[in-house]
Amino acid sequence: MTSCIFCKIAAGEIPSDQVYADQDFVAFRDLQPQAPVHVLVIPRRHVDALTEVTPGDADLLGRLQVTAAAVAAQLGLAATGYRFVVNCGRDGCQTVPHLHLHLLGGRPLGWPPG
Ligand code: DGP
Repeated sequence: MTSCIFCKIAAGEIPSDQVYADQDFVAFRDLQPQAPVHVLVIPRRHVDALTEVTPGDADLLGRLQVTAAAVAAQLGLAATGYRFVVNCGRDGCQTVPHLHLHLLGGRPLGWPPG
């Protein structure tokens, strides 16, 4: 999608602090980090949000989490743990309409979330 900021980041048209990339996924540091490690993992293919996924996206969603777990390990979080967050829609506080997984770690994380 030409107007999507995360599509532009994935395409390299907008700079980012990239920590991982392959043919289907890109991971880069969040501009407004909420933890010592705060990385966004996105599919290159534009999907607005979890509300839009279909059973045909199951492989993409599974590989998104497998990729994010590998990125967490790459960044040294496997021993101490981490959290994945996928915000969806207004009540979920989604601000960028391109599906993305937040990888948060590097400190103890509170529960329940706000
Ligand atoms: P969400 O609220 O779940 O839609 O999270 C969107 C996140 O994206 C938010 O934590 C800030 C981050 N973000 C927004 N624009 C940019 C950008 O241009 N570059 C980077 N690295 N992060 C961005």
